[in-house]
Amino acid sequence: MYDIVGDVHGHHDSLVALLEQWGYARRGDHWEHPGRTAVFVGDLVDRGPMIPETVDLVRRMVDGGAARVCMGNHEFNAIAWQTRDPDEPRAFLRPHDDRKLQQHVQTLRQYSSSELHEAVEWFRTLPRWLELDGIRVVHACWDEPLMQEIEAFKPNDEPLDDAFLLDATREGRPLFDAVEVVLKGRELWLPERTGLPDKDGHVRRKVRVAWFESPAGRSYADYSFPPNPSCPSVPVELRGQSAWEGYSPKSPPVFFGHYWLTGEPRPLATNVACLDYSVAKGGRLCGYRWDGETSLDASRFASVAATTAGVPAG
Ligand SMILES: [Mn+2]
Repeated sequence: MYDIVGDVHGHHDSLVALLEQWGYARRGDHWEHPGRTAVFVGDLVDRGPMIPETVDLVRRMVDGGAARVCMGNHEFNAIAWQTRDPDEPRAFLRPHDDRKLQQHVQTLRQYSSSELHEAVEWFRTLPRWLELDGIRVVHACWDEPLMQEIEAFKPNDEPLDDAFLLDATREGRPLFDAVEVVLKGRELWLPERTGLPDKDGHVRRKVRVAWFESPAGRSYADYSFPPNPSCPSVPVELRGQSAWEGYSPKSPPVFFGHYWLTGEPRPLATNVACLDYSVAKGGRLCGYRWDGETSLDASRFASVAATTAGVPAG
């Protein structure tokens, strides 16, 4: 059975505390549990104080058969940050501008360049999502048609190559939207002349939405996710995006991270759970202990406080 872990973002000591709470122990070179497998939703890197240690801990668990991990948008971004643009050899697939540097600065500070290169090679091998025995795990959004598009380009068990990365980082190319949605979640353009400040103080023109529910009949205020009452209370418009239905209540439970939730962890629907409770912003590292149930149970969430303050400006 599986213990699913939300976004760690370099909070190594909180991760150790969560694993200990669940009865994992360090044997030989890795943490493990005699009867269970840990599953990480991605976003191991950026923002927190012990990023290389976190990646090393998870990688050793994976190599030892004690854990599985899927790719977060921060791992994807780290790969693109390190990969040169074939059309413009002095540039990178993720532009090295100040705003993006701000997101990566802790990872860049904490790794030597050779260690980071080695970590990024491992990130390329991470599956983009996991379909396990009875559960599904993805960083931000489970969307089968888009996953099929991604798989058609590169099977999920093969490392990402430069051709994939080029298509996935260029707006307008076929893979761009699919990778955006699966790793960063669905977003909608706000109505004209509205913008919202995000957690880093940038004004955003798009808002993250509750993709696991149908957009039909919803307003920006009540369909935004996490719910943002500053959004306009007018009906959402898909503006050219093809419609989606939300996550079917008949599908296996799906676990994801990404959304910086706060408050008491709880399922979002019978078969939907987000495990990101903002450890990188003074919140909690959250997990869910799954024992085969198809109806998720609030009492099965586990969480530990951030054991170290978030590192500022990261
Ligand atoms: Mn994320």
